[in-house]
Amino acid sequence: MGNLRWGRGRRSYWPSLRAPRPRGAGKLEERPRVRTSAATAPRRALTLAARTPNSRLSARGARLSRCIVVVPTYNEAENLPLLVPEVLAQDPRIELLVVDDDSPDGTGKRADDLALADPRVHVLHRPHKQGLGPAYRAGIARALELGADWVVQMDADFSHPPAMLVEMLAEIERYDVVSGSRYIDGITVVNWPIERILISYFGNAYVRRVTGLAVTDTTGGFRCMRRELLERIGIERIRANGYGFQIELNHGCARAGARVKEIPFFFSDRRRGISKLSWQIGFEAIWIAMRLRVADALGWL
Ligand SMILES: Nc1nc2c(ncn2[C@@H]2O[C@H](COP(=O)(O)OP(=O)(O)OP(=O)(O)O)[C@@H](O)[C@H]2O)c(=O)[nH]1
Ligand SMILES: [Mg+2]
Repeated sequence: MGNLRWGRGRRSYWPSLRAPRPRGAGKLEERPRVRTSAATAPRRALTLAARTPNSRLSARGARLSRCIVVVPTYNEAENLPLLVPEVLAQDPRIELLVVDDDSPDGTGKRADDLALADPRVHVLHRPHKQGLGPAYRAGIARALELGADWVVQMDADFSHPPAMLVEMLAEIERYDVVSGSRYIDGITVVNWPIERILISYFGNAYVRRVTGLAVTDTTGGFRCMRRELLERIGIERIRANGYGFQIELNHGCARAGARVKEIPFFFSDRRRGISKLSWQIGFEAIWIAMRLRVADALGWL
């Protein structure tokens, strides 16, 4: 285990464990980029512009890239009306897709009101609670249908700070995935009970060891991905729920040879609403990591 150290100055007040450098770290950025043929790139841009009625143009008439932030919600009526304007304010290229599983607290209705007031807000209603993984799978697929060039995954409870989107958008110009990490710069988690930090930290170490993934935060769900990468992975093939979904998606990115950039961010515990986390989700993640290892070894993927 790494050295015990205090988090960096004003930015953290947690005693933090220096995360061990993952094997192969630093090589991540040198991996071959996902093939986006130069010959097909202009045609793609034209196709996208034609099939997306709300494509917007820059002052010079060029088509603006579109970033769709996918936000799954279950009982987030308190958070959503605060989150949406904050996300949209970060960059004019950003749109937001709420994926609501018929939340009993009326989150879906709030999302519809926000969409009526602003064409940059989209809503996907699903009939009943089906879990975080399926919500992301459906939301990412819809974001691609809507014509997104970049898709961001983000929780609705402000654990993922909207202000980080600016850095993500700057970095995604040069990478295929930009992933927010809680463990690349010590442990940058605020307000979580210590036992939850330990489970998450050592759970991540376990997943990295078993799967060989080089990213430091394998279970976090805050990342921006290029359209071409998602099409290459085939989002419908990612079947897991909860943290398992994040592990499988990270694994899919690695297999696709994606250029990955991890950026540190401060993850804070939710301030409003209640958690949907369950032990079942944790156990599934342990099982998914083993399954990926076996499937890799036997060439099933
Ligand atoms: N559509 C949909 N969204 C979900 C479901 N379960 C969780 N979510 C959303 O997924 C995001 C992450 O869920 P959280 O409950 O915050 O899970 P967590 O971050 O691991 O745990 P806490 O932050 O402690 O609550 C939040 O925006 C939830 O509203 C679900 O079954 N369907
Ligand atoms: Mg949360």
